[in-house]
Amino acid sequence: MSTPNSEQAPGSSSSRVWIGLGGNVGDVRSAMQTALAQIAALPETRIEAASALYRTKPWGDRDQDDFLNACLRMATALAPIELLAELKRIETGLQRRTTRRWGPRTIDLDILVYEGIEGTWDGLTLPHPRTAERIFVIRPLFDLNPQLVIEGKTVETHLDALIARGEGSEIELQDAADAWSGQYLQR
Ligand code: A4P
Ligand code: MG
Repeated sequence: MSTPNSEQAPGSSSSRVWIGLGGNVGDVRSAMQTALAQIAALPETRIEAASALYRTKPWGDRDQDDFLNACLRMATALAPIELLAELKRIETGLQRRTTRRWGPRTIDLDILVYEGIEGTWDGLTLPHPRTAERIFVIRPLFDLNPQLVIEGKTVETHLDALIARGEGSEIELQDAADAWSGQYLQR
């Protein structure tokens, strides 16, 4: 039986990848839509689905505005390092200013999971560190693939654990998936 982790994405050499989007400075919804369109336009890349858009309490550094967060699932033939370089280029184009760790940002694009690849290289760790501890990542991933396995447990199991710890109050629905992403998704 195939699972979201083992399923081969369409196209001979393409892989499934889950991306996290987040931001809390300026018009984040619009920055996310621009990022979505630019990711969709990357070579040999197709966005398969977007999660709903969520409003979330700041994690790590609490002294900042609420964030908007969402996740995307895509199929790409870009290698992880190539994809990271493209995402950083898109972030820079959206005038992201790096301030402090876990601090305010216009847009943050993280590679959460790249199917079949785990480890740490110069400037890249897969899966993205602390994914399982963050309801602002796990809840949108649950929209896309509740059975996706991260660090040995499904997204659904991680979500249940976070809710049991009372983290459900840190996140609320802002916009249904189609409402924020529909016109930018290639089908
Ligand atoms: N990097 C390593 N692995 C990856 C990966 N899988 N994907 C490197 C993307 N980048 C990766 O990241 C620092 C460096 O991590 C990158 O240059 C890249 O080479 P960054 O995005 O520049 O810095 P950062 O985001 O401030 O640090 P960090 O630790 O990545 O923070 P996070 O984990 O991204 O968290 N609260 C809410 N509610 N919602 C949020 O979205 N985001 C953060 C930032 C904090 N609190 C939040 C949110
Ligand atoms: Mg980051």
